[in-house]
Amino acid sequence: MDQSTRYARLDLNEDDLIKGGRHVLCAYTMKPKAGYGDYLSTAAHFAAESSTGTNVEVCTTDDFTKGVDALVYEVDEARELMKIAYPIELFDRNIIDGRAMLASFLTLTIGNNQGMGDVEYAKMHDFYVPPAYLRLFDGPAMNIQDMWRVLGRPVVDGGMVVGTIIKPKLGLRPQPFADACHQFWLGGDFIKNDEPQGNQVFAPLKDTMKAVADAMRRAQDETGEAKLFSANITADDPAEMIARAEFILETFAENASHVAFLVDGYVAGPTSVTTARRNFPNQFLHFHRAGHGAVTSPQSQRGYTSFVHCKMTRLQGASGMHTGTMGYGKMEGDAADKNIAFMLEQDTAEGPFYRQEWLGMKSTTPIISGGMNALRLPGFFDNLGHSNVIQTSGGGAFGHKDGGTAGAKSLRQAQDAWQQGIKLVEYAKDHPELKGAFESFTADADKLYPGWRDELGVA
Ligand code: CAP
Ligand code: MG
Repeated sequence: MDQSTRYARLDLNEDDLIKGGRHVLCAYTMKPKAGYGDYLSTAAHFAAESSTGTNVEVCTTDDFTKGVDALVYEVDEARELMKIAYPIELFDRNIIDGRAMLASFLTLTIGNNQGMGDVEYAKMHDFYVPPAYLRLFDGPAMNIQDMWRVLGRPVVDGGMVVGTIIKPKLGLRPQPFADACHQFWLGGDFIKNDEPQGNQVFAPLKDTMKAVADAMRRAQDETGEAKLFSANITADDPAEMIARAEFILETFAENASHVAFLVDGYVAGPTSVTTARRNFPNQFLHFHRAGHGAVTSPQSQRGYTSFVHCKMTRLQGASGMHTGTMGYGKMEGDAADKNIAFMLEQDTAEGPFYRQEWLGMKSTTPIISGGMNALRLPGFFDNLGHSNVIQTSGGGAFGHKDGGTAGAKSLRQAQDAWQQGIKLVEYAKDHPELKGAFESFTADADKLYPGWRDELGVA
C-alpha cells in the first residue's frame, strides 16, 4: 500500500518546521528493499510505522490521529537520504513530572523501523530537537567544571583532566587494584573503573571500594592534591545501582564529592543513565558507551551514528561522554568526529544536517579514551583545538616502562608541552617521564616523531 499521500509532505520546508517549533526532525540514510515500493512510498511507510500507522489502513484512525502523523518532508534518492518530521506530541512523557524520556525518542525514531521487511537498511545521521521538547529533558547536572572546582583549577579553560582506567580490565583483587590507583594518583588526577569492573567474586565491590577510598586519602595526603574516582555502578536493576552508589558515597565519606558514577549507558540503556542522573544529581555522571559500535560503526548501515549517540547523551544528562579518539587512538573514528565534541560542548553547534540550539543546557564533557598515550596527545589536541577534556589512558599509563606514576606524569607533560606550543621531543629532553613514554611506545614514537632517538640520545 502506498502511504505517501498521508505520510509524505514534500511541500513542507525545513526552516518553517524549525520556526514552528512543534517537530523533532530526523535525517536518515535509507534504502528500500528491491521488489517492494519506490523510494517515497517506502519512506512514507517508514514514517507510518514510526508514528501513527502500520502497513494497512485501520478503521480506528480518526482526524486527531492524522494530526500527529510523522511526515517525510524531504527525500533525495540519489543520496539515499530521507528526512522525517515527528510531531512532539508523539513522544511519551513521564506521569511523575511531565518530562521527556529518551527511551520514547528511540522507540519511535529508531525502533520497529529498524526491522521492516521492505527496508534494506536505514540509519539515523542527525536529529534536531525544538526548544519546547528540549526543555523537557534533564540535561547534565554536572560537568568538567565541577571537576576543575574540586581540583582547585580555574572553572574556565581548566585544561585536561589526566586520567586512566585501571588495567588489567579484570583479574585484580581489591588490594592490587587499589595499589594501582595509588600509583597513578601520585602523578594523575582521575581514575575510572574499566567498564566491566563491578562486584566480581574475586574483587567484591565493598572490599575494593574501601581499599580505593583509602588509596585516595593516602594519595591526597602525599601530593596535597585532590584526586577523582569514577566508580562503575551499572546494573540491570536500578535498586542495585542505587545500593552501589550509596555504599560508595558512604565509603568515600569526606571525599564523596570526588566520586563520579560510571554507567555503561549503551548496554544498560536510558533507564540506567536516568537512574544515576536523578538519584545522584550531585555526582559527575560518566557515560561509558561499550557496545555502541554494533550500531554506530560506519560499517553498519543500520542504527545511528556515533554523532547521534553522543548527542542523545547530553539530553539525558551525561556529565561526560566518550566521544572517541578521532582517529588518534585505537578505536574506530576520524578527525572529523570533532563535531561530536562540539555538539556536546557548545551552546549552538552544527551537526551534519541540523544546527542545534541548546538554550543554556549544560555541556557534556568529551571523554577521550582508547589506545591513547602521551605521544598521541599533541596531534589530538591540534585537531580538536583545545584540551578541556577528560583523557583516560589505560595502556598508555600502565604500559609506561617506569609504571603508573611515570605514565600519569608523561600524560600531563604532553598536555603542558602542547599548551605552551613546545614540540614534544623538545619537552621530553628535560622531562624524564615524557622521555620514558617515547621509550615505552616506540612504534608510536617512530611513526609520529621520526628522528626522536637521535634527539633524545636513545639507542
Ligand atoms: C581504554 C578502555 C575504554 C575505551 C572505550 C578500553 O583502555 O578502557 O573502555 O576507551 O572506547 O577498555 O579499551 P586503553 P571509547 O586506554 O588501555 O586503550 O572511549 O571509544 O568509547
Ligand atoms: Mg574500558
